[in-house]
This record gives sequence, structure tokens and C-alpha cells, in this order.
Amino acid sequence: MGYHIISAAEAAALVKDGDTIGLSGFTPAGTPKAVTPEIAKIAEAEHAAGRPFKINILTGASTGDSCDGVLSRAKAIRFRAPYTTNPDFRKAVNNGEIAYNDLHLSQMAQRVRYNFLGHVDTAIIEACDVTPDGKIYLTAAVGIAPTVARLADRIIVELNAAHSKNMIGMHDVYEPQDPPRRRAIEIYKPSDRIGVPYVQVDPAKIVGIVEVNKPDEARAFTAPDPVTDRIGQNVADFLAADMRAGRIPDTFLPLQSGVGNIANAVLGALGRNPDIPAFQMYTEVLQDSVVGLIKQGRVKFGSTCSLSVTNECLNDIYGNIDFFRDKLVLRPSEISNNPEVVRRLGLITINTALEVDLYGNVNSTHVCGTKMMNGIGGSGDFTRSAYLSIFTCPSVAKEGKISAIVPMVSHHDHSEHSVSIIVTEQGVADLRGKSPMERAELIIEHCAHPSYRELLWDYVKGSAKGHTRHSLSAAFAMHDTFLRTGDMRLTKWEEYIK
Ligand code: 0RQ
Repeated sequence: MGYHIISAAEAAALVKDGDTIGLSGFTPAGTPKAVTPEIAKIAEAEHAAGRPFKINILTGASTGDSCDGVLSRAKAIRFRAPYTTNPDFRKAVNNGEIAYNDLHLSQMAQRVRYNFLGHVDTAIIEACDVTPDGKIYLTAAVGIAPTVARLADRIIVELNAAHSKNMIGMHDVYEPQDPPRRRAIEIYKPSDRIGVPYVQVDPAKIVGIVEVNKPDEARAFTAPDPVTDRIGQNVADFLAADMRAGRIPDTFLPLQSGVGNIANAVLGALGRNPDIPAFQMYTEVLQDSVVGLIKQGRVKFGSTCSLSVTNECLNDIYGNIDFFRDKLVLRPSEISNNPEVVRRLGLITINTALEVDLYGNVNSTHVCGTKMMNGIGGSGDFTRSAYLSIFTCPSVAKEGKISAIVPMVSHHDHSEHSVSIIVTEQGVADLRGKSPMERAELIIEHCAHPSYRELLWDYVKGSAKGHTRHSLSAAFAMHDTFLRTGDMRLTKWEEYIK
């Protein structure tokens, strides 16, 4: 091959205090897993010797524990963007130990190119193959790999035998020019290909190949429960009715869906609904449920940034690659989440809210306005440009002590102008063409948990009249009551409404 084979520890030793590393992958899928734990060991040794050691990390989305978990526990992260799901990382962010920039995932690669996030010293790219002339074949995701590999001073390739070379040909790598030279992204249907199946780099920049045999740190799903099943069923019934009403073409439209158990339940319900024709996905993450639907012929094509599936499911794809080859494509996050393409294809987008307010504003990221949960992920990329944007969430959290429907969101990720449909296990609020007060009625009556409806109506009735009704002194009374007593239901408006 002509490259140096080096150990993960030798690769890690190339990374110095203050450096910025850029990683391949999107979710734990396709994220390098061997070098980052060795960087953590260096950080611990340096800290023990009384020397500083912190790095900056740029990725496509979340990573596995071997990156965000190990490095945050080693206190080795200074700055990180754009998304994470790791509990130890979350703790460090909320303690103020890590500077975290929560970004729209479609914008990550271009922000790196625009030099908004600093210089990339080292790119660490997971590959299933690499050629002597610098063609890197990626694994289960693309993320921002093309951009960080091109911009970095040096590249470390983690050649991972746990990923099959059968992946060669599944990627479509295209990096747009920067303004003012940017051209249209010519994707007119989810299966269109516009790039090449590898990341081309200058082979002289590849300073070493680390041979690895580690499967992706895929997250297991908890079994569907009656709440997620009901949410899934409500979404499927709503979309079937909207199609019958002629608001969705009878060919259906491509779907985007986020990660997690609700997303799995929604897709399962859509797949089972006989009124919904076989559909396509144009999405950032593809989960096990979609792979099952492809096998059943219910999903005809999946364009994604990442195969965010269990290892069992990934091995099923690798083992049946001839079946999957013309049914899947993996794209950089800049393309999978690109608002230009989302608007053109007319996506139906389904993302998750932490809380929704009476007028349809959505908080997907911050608990009680202060504590970061994960990040906005791709939800903003898709929601703002969607044909039809849907947000789902259970109507209550923490055994009913928290209502997902609140007077005013405590952090604002998606505005009422972009949000069309809210779905909880209680029902569906179709906000299209509705005034704020009509929206409030639909959201309280169809989506709020019955134990919160009266409380929410009392807020509306006690608030100042206007285009939207609010009492600024009471808008966060439910949050404040939860923080003081541990239960939003104990809110007493008279203590707040002035
Ligand atoms: O807490 O873990 O302690 O039980 O939040 O909630 O209901 O299990 O749902 O795992 O899908 O997470 C929005 C965080 C939902 C996620 C969010 C508590 C609840 C539980 C998790 P526990 P659930 P999920 C895809 C595109 C980002 C936006 C997006 C997310 C925990 O879906 O990060 O969709 N989305 N991006 O108890 C306090 C509330 C709460 C609450 C729920 N109102 N207040 N806690 N919880 N509501 C991602 C990518 O782009 C890759």
C-alpha cells in the first residue's frame, strides 16, 4: 500500500495540546474508535504531570463513547461541535468544562471550510479500504470526512476490518464550492448520484494507517412501549388522511426522520399502514426499522448520511450487499441535510421535541432553558425547508411531573413559522393555516396530557390579550415550579400572573 502502519498510540502521539482534530462518522457509525482513547491516555498522563492538554473536536454529529465519553472523562476536550449524545460529555458541558457549539449539521462542513472553527490539524478517518493514490473508502457514514480530510495538515486512517469492503461504491461524495462559486446541488430524487464513491486526498498527507477491528458502538433500542407506539400510529394515520385529502401526492413524498425510539416506532407504523404507498427516505440517519422496511419492499430507496443501525443489522446489509446496493446511498451531512435539496424534494420531516409551546414553538435541546440535552442535530436543517414538518414527543416526561406542552418554550430551536404538525400520544395538532389562538386550542386539546389541560387553559385565560396571549411574569411558571418542587402540576398562577 505504501503507507506506514502505525499503532493507535503512535497516531495519538501526533496530536498535541491545543490541536484541532476532525473525525469521519455521523453518530457512532463510521466514527474512528482506536486513536481517540489513546489521546485520552496522553491527556491523563500530561495532567498527572501538571501539564495542560486539551484538544478541539469537529465531527459530523454525535460519536461513540470511545470519543466523547473517554475524552470528556479525561478532561481532554476544550471545544467541540456540532452534536453529541454522550452523558459524560453532557455533564461536562453543563458544568461549564467544555465549550460546546451546537450547530445545524448541514452547516458544519462549510463552517470548517469558511475557517469559522479554526484550522484542522489532524483528520482521523475510518475506512474500509485506502488506495496508494489516496482514495479513501469510508464505512457506515460520511459526515464531514471529505472536508476535514482535505483541509487537515495530516490524515490518520483507521482501517477497520469490522467494516466490509462491500461498502465500496455505496457512498456518493460531493463537496460544494464556496460562495460566490457555489453551483446547484443537482439532486432531483433521493437516488440521484452527483459525486464519487471515495474521499480523494493527497496520499502524502496520510501519515499512518492504524489497523483496527472494532465494530461501531451502536446504541441498542429499548423495546417500543404503548406511548411510542401510539405516537407512531398517530403520525401514520395523520399522513394517510392528509394523502386522502389530496395534500400529499398519491406517490407520497420522501421522508426524513431523526434518531431514537419514537422515530423507530413512527417508521414501523408508516410501514404497516396499507394506505401509505411504498416510500423513499432522504434523511440523515437510517435506523434498523428502515432496513427492515427496505427488505419488505415498503421503503424503495434510502439516501442517508449514516447507517445508524445495530451491528447485527449492519452485518445483514454487508452480507446482502447485492440486494441493498441499488437501494441505499450514503452522503456527506452537507448534502444529506441540505436545505436546498430538502425544499426541492418536498420532504415530510419528523423530528423530536423536548417541549412545545402553546403557539407551536419547539425546544429540542435545553431542559428548563439551561441544561443541554444533546443538540439541535439535523432537525433545523429539515424542519425549516420541509414540505410538511412534524414534531413528535410524549405529552409528559418524568412520570408526569413535566409537561411537554408549556406556555412558552424555555429555549427556542424551531419557530412557529416552521412547525406544521405536533404529535403526542394524545393526538395530533395540525397548525397549518391557523392563528396563534387557534393553535393554542388545538395543542392543548389534542396534544397536552389531560392532567395539564386545565393548567394551560388557566394560563391562556389569565394572560394579556394580543396576537399571542402571554403573561411575561408567568410564562415560565411551570418550569420554575418544577425546579422548586419537582412537579410542574403544582403551579399556582396567582403567584406569577401579575
Ligand atoms: O430522560 O433519558 O432520563 O429518561 O429526555 O427523552 O422521550 O426518551 O426521547 O431519546 O428521542 O430524546 C429531543 C432529547 C428526545 C432527542 C430528544 C427527557 C426524558 C428522557 C429523552 P431520561 P425520550 P429521545 C436527529 C435530529 C435533537 C433534535 C433532533 C434529541 C430524555 O430526540 O436530541 O430531533 N433531538 N435531531 O425524560 C425534561 C422535558 C423533557 C425531558 C423529555 N420537557 N424536560 N426532560 N425529557 N422531555 C439527531 C441527529 O441529527 C443526528
